[in-house]
Amino acid sequence: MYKKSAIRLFAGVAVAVFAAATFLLLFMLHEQKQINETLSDAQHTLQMQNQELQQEINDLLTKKGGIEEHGQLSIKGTQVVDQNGNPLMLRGVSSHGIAWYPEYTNYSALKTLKDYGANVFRIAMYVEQNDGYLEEPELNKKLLFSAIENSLAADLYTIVDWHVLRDENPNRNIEEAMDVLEEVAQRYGDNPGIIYEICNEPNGDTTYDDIVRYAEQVIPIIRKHAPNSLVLVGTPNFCTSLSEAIENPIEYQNIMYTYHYYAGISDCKFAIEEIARGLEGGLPVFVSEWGLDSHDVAEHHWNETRDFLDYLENKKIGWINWSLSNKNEGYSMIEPASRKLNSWNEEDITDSGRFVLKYLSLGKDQKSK
Ligand code: IDC
Repeated sequence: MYKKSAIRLFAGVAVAVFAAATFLLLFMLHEQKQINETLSDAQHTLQMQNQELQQEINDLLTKKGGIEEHGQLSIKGTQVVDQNGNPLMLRGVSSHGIAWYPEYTNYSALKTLKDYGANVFRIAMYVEQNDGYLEEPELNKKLLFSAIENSLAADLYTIVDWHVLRDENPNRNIEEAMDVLEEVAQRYGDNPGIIYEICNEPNGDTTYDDIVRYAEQVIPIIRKHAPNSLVLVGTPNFCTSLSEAIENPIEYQNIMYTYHYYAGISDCKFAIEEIARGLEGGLPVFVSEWGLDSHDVAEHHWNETRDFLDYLENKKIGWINWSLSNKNEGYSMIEPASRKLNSWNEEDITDSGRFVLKYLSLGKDQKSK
């Protein structure tokens, strides 16, 4: 009797234990499956992140569209060509005065410009202005060299601009110009990334002959250390007159003459005709400044600027927009309220900046061709 019930009890316990074990096993299997799924999801995410990172690293290493791809530039006829002799269109932005807005010359800012499609950055160092080179030479040189390093690291051709403006005639401070430009040339020698703009906007009663006299002293100093460098030469009356240079070009290789265009101030039709005359006369032209004062110009000036830029695109004439800063003026790319110093969003960019970005993005298409 006892035996029977003991057997039944034993059987019952055994069944219960078996059931519990089976349940536990099934539960563990289920858990394991879930863990496996979670693991495989995590693995997949990691793989994706890894791929994206790899892409970024490749982009950084291959450095398309800039110095790394195109190397030493030179002039063939009136056109900028790269190390393989292929035409290269330069598109970029200028700093504001480096002593006033140095924070926009940081590496990430310039990398952001590169991502927008730029392949050149211009560093404007004022001469005779508050905190300009004459007043603060050491500070300006420090800012200049750090901006150069950041710009080269972002794989952008880098224009060193001796920003003559209030000083009117470049001969006025030629000694200082030669000191600074020689120091840059000594430091960077044959680095294909550096372009020299020896005088921003000659003005006042500065004649073309004054500019030639200046250029003929400054260019040999640069070329002593940087024999292959491109040199940009300013033209009379705030870089709006090419006719004298067409008649009497400076006797050096790899030189371009600068033309400046400001919507609402410049006459679009005249500007295009003047540049066309330059090209016909065999003069390599570079637009080292154009600006759109979005606070001040009328609707038709936007259209004219579009016509002007389309002309430049058509002729593959390089251009630089004025300027990368958040100064409260219509030329600025960045909104005055924005505190961001790189990777700007839609709301950080001004109306004029958005216009610039559209034209810069043509550089991205050029890259993928
Ligand atoms: C302007 C700056 C402005 C600054 C001024 C100093 O936008 O903030 O106070 O210089 O004189 C140029 C010059 C360039 C000017 C720019 C706009 O090359 O230095 O910058 N401009 O006025 N030529 C035509 C226009």
